[in-house]
Amino acid sequence: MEKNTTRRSFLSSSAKATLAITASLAAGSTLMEACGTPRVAYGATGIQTGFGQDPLPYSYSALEKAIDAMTMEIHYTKHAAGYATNLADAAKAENVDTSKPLEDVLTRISKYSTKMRNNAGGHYNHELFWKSMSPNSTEKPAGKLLAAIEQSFNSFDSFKTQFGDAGKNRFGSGWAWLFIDGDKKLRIGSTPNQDNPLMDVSDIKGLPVLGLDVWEHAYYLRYQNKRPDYITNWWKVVDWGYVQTRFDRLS
Ligand code: MN3
Repeated sequence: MEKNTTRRSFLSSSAKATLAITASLAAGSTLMEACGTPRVAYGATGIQTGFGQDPLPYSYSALEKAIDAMTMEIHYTKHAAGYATNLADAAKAENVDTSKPLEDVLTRISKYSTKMRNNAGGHYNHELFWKSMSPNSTEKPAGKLLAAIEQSFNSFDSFKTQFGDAGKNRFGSGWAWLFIDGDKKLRIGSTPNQDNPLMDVSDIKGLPVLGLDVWEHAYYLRYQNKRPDYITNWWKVVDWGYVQTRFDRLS
């Protein structure tokens, strides 16, 4: 009798959990379990990405110590805006519900067109990039994130070297990433074009914490062919407060 009661209450709580997950997915969350990506209900993190461009959180000239105003303006109003427009076209053509987080599409990007892959990635990556920079950078993380970086990469300086190398060594256009892998460890990697670690087609898989755009359009006006100089200066404008928020909510 007692056993039956226990079993009934187990079934009952199991059914409740299933309902909670279903409700959570219906509300626009994503449970990522494929391909070693950690499980994250994006809807609950408060950092999911929408399909439209958010306003730039500072002026075009605010990041001058690393990136000139004209580059910022062209990058935001032409390149990034173009990805958002083309993403909207692709979403319409492929019947994507744009009220749900973009992460839902990225984790299943192999099911969609090349146009969707390029523009969903392009839009997501740039939205993350703008928010990861600030004119008031502390130039160094703190707390749990700093501890995790030191544990994974020996020191903050060593992390910067390895991350910078990922950007410098990416042949052609792409991104350097700090991301959380399926074992909840911090990793550094890079992706070509507008791919990112959320994509099921990516060689590196996980949850992006910080991304650096190393396409020439991100730096050419001031730095021309000198991508390493752009990367060295970029550290002066990283918003570690935002990066820490992402790490806290995703890890
Ligand atoms: Mn770009």
